[in-house]
This record gives sequence, structure tokens and C-alpha cells, in this order.
Amino acid sequence: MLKSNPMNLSFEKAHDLIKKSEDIKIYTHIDCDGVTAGAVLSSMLDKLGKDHEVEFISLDQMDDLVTENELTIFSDLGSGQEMDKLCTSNSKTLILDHHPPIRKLDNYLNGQLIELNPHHHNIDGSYEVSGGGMTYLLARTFGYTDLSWMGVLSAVGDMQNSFSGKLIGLNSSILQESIQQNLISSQNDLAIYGRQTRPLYIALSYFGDVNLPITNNKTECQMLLNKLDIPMKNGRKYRSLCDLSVEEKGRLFSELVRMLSLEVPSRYVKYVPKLISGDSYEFLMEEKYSPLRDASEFSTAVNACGRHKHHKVAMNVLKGDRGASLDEMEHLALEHRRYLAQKMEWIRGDERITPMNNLQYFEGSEIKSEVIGTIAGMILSYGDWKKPIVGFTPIGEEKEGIKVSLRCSRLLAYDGIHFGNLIRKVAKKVGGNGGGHSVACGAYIPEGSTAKFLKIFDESLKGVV
Ligand SMILES: [Mn+2]
Repeated sequence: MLKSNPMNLSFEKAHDLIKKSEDIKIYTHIDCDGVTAGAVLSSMLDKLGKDHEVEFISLDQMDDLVTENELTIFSDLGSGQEMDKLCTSNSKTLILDHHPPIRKLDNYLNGQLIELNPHHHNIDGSYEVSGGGMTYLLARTFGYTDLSWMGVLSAVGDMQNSFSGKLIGLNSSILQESIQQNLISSQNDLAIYGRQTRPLYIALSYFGDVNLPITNNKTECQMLLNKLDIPMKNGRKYRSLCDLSVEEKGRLFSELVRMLSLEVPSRYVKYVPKLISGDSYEFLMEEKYSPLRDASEFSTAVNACGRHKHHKVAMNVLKGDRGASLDEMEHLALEHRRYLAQKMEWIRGDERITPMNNLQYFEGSEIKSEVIGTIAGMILSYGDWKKPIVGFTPIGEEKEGIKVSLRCSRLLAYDGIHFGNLIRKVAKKVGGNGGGHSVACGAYIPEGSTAKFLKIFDESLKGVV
């Protein structure tokens, strides 16, 4: 399938451009996909012996950039931004992005720009290939198929498997390549987060798409495992999901289907199995029970570094440092968890979740804008899962405006609602901008427009949720 990839010709052009360039600058996005894309490119250029530098940026920093290198590469961003100013006569530009492009394929800005984007070739950039996947497709033109596992990690980090529970399209081809190299094993599994590192009874208590008796209740989780005759411990060590036999997983799956089916309105029952099953991706070169062994957990660790502005640490781990950078990453992940727990307490202790007719929200002024979405996702299980939850916090860093994050149960998305599109429209109406995935999205809105935003949003959801 990779052989017939319609983008091959463009990748060949990019390949030649890389070969010719000696001084290269990479700007890549700050999320897991972007950081992984940066790691793929940096690994590739190391192997080629090319001088390069990687910088992690957010979309709003694009306007302030000045290109001064022979070649500038943008990964996991660039397609949605104006490039005219950046493409100067003494600097070439290469974009490897998967977000919806604003330029047409044949518009190469006088030959100074090569833009590689799946949307130009009728490939869906939301589900079929990630930013890291695009950089990997370039790396493999040099024969570096050993980097394929990062293409899988970036797709998982970008939640490209969230809708179908598996990787499809080019993502699936990259996965197959990685499996052939013995770098990854993939299996259909229970979709419970914390496969390698969390004791199962704790992992179960975080199940939050729908509120169940076990949600946020570890005692109930222990009772459930007892009832299903699934031992909690293996000797002195608590068992994780990855320790369960196929039969044990089957029993747990059936019981969760039963519990969920009792809880959800009848029109959602058909989606229940999708909520609790999905393919898992295990990196075979990582140690068992390591936070790097499972793709989902690895992507959380990369994000934890990014959220606290230590992208470089994550990139070094991705590039193979299992010493100081891994220690630092684990330390950052621990601090990240502590920070989240503290902010969750702050919201819950003061009962900060306010219900409206069709949504619920919280004012998160004490929460860093980088983690407001994570908190929104976690707090959903304490509110009403049938309504989306919206969190607000100042953007911070001397910038004006409010960051808005929305999270909701995947059941609403299976039912056909795309909150990313809805929030974009509402944000526009109050003078902001927004977008994102169906179940996880956000917006930036002007200061003082929160009340208006909520009113319009709540009304627009009448009869929708
Ligand atoms: Mn991306």
C-alpha cells in the first residue's frame, strides 16, 4: 500500500531537497504528534549527517518567525498558515503537515515551497495519517524504516484511532511496517488507560466516558474484580491490564458491556462495545511495565513534558536516550500528575462545575492553559456525562484572551455530533477562533466574552445533545 501512496512523487521532491541542504531548521508543533515529528526528522538528519536545529512552537508563534537557514522545515503545522512572508529567495521551505491546507497543491510560491499534505491527495489527515506519520514517510524514502514506530506513536498521540478503535489508511500501513520490523505488537484489547503502569483496579476507577458504580470508586473496582474471579495481585505486585489472560479480559469485557448497557439511553447501546475495546500498540523494544511500552501511555508522557515546556526532554527520549532524559521525563510525569490532582481537588472541593441546559462548565482561572483540556477530560466523570463540559482559563504569558477547552463522552461523537466544528462557529460569533476533534476541542475567545459564548453555545446545542 505504501508503494502506491499518491504522495510518493512529492516525497521524492522533498527527499532531493533534503539531500541538497546542509543547514536546516525545523519548526515543529508542541503536542505529542509535533514533538514526535521533530524526533523523526532529527533522527533522520542525524543519520544523514546534516546540521540541524529543532524548535517547538505553537501556532500563534508562526507570525513572528524569520527564516534564515538554507532550508526550513515545518512539521505538524504550516498548512493552515500563510507562508508568503517566510518563503524568501535565500531560504527554501518544506511543510510536512496533515491539517486542512489553505493552499492548493500546485501553488508552490515560485518554487520556494514544497508542501506535503494528505488532503491534497484525498487522504484524510484526521484519521489516516498524522504529522509524525508524514515525517516518517519522508524518512522511509532514505530507508529508515526503523523509525516507523514513531509514526504509530504520533498517530495515537493525535487520537487518530479514537473513532474506530484502530489505525486505518496510511497509519495502518506504517503500523504494518513496524510490526514487520518487530518493533510493535498490536492486538485487540480492552480500551482502558494505564495498560502497563497502573494497577488494574485503579485503571478501572478512571473509566469516565459514562458514569458507572466503579467510576472514581476504587473499592467498587476491587469488588468487581473479585466478583469476576480476577486476582488483583500477582504475588506482592498489583496486576495491570497487560497481565490479564485472554479469558480474564473476556470476562471483564462482558461485565463492562452489561454495566454500560444498563446505564446508557437505548440509542447508545449499540456503541457500547466500541467504548471499551480497541487495538493496543506495544513497543517491543521497551521494558515491560515501563511507561514507554504502551503507545497510549508513551504519548501521555510526551505530552506531560510538553505541557510543562520541556519538549526537548521528550524528543531526546524519543531519539533513544534512556538515561538522564528518561529520568527527567518520569519526574515531569510525576509532577504533572500531582498538578492535575491538586487542580481536580480545587474544582471539586469548591463545586465549580456549573450545569446549564445542554452543557456544563467550570471557571478554571487557577489552571495553566496548557492543561485546561486535560482537566476538563478528567472532571467529566464528576459531572453529567450526557453533556459536554467546557473549561475556561486565561491564555496567560502576557497575552490577552481566554482559552476554552471542551471534552465529552465519545458516545456523543458516535451519535454524530462534532464539537470541533460547533465550537469553531460559536467562537467566531464572539470574535474568537476554535476547532479540533469531535470529542476534544477548544477555542480562544476575547476577554469578557465568556458569558456570551456560553449562552450562544448552550442555545445552539438545544435538541442536539
Ligand atoms: Mn498533529
